[in-house]
Amino acid sequence: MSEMQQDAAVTNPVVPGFHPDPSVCRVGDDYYLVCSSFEYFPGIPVFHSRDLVNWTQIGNALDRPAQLRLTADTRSSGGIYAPTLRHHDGRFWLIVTNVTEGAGNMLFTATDPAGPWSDPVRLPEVKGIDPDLAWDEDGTCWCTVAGGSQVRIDPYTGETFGPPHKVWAGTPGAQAPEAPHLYRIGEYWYLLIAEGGTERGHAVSIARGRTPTGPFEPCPTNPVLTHRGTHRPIQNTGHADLVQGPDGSWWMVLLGVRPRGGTPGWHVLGRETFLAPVTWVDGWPVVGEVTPELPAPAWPLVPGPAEAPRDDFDLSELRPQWISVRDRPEEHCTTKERAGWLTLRARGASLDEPDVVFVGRRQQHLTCQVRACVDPAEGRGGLAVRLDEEHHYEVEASDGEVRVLARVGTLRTVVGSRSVPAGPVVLGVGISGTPPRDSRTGPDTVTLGIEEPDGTFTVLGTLDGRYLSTEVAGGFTGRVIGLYAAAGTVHFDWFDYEPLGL
Ligand code: 6LW
Repeated sequence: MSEMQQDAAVTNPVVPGFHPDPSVCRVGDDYYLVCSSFEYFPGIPVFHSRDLVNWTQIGNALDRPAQLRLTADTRSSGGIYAPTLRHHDGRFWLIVTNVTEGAGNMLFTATDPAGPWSDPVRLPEVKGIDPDLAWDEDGTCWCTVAGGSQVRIDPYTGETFGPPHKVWAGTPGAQAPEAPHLYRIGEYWYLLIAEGGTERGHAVSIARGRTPTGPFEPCPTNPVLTHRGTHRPIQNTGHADLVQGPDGSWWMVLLGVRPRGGTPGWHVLGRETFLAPVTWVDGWPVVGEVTPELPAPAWPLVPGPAEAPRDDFDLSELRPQWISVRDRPEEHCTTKERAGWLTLRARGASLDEPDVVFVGRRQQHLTCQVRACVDPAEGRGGLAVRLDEEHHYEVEASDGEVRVLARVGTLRTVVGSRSVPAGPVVLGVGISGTPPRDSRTGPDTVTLGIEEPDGTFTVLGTLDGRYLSTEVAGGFTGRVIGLYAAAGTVHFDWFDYEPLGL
């Protein structure tokens, strides 16, 4: 490793933006990681890394309706909750809960984690969220869910054997024991869980036993990780998964948030994936503070391919970073109708409704600039910063006019507007993050407007970003910035996402 690399610090989060509930597995020199995706389609982003630090999205595990049924009744932050990713018996296994009514727990397999993944094996007898998979030495497969319920299953058929039994359910009196992961490490079986709820009280605890079904002895120093009660820049740390590094050292991926602005601080990027080193003392894991920067690990870093700021929509399929709300039928979203353009055909729904025609990507930086070239000749649509149906800011073009609109809860307003000549127009959103612990303001400022033919930017609205934060809107997701059609047909020539700061 070069001298430069030796001193290079690793920046947390390692997977920024709304990528919560990470689960990681190692196969030889390769690492794979998945996250929850809730009401978005396709679902469950899949990432690859060679160093646990640099992650590249290689696909989405659930990319067809047969795998992922999200209906208009799937509420925002419903749908796909926490997955577990494992590798066993020569294939990848993914187990996850779709909380949409009538869906439940299901298992998917793949030989290539980039896909295709199988159709679901349903697990109707497995009740509960955050399902985990672990195999005993004799090949017995144990499924453990939030709250400490465990049952033996056949992962090929979904059959369960016998009623579930209780295993360690966390610290007495602690809220919400969730995110169980069972590991065989050395002479023990370890059961890692989250507890305290996914807000500021979040924590990671662990117990160990001699068999995968326990009994389990809690770690005397539980919780082994929490940031509750601190003023650390990263909060809500919890929902972790353990993995060994290339040199045999141990690491933890986990979710956390980066609140900005005054007290209590608002986080706008959702719960992100962080990395933390783990050491072992007396057979128990010790996890230090999860910090914005980590010393470079003791192996070479392998950066992934740089992501180009511009998507020209030149491919027949959208890149895996693009997600839609609940579904993305080809008749409403295609790059095959006008070569080099994305065509969105509205279905009578605006951003206020669950079946809006929307294609976006997660906001992954506290400060960034987004621009898009839109041709509204046949309809009305534009560029939006979305948290959910009740919390979004957008700059919208129709033939001859551009408006900036905002929805926060029951409040809807037109913030600004102006007439524009017929033809394509460049819409823009500038997001500038507030410096850490700046108590005067919210987390950021969102500026919306249009780019003039001479390249200058005309602001049509400047809005406080706190109203597009989880502390205001609630929920489990984070901001998604994207393109939508509210009426008729709208064509988009290109989309630029430029990070301008962490
Ligand atoms: C996830 C569970 C949780 O399944 O929230 O608050 C759910 N904890 O672990 C969605 O992230």
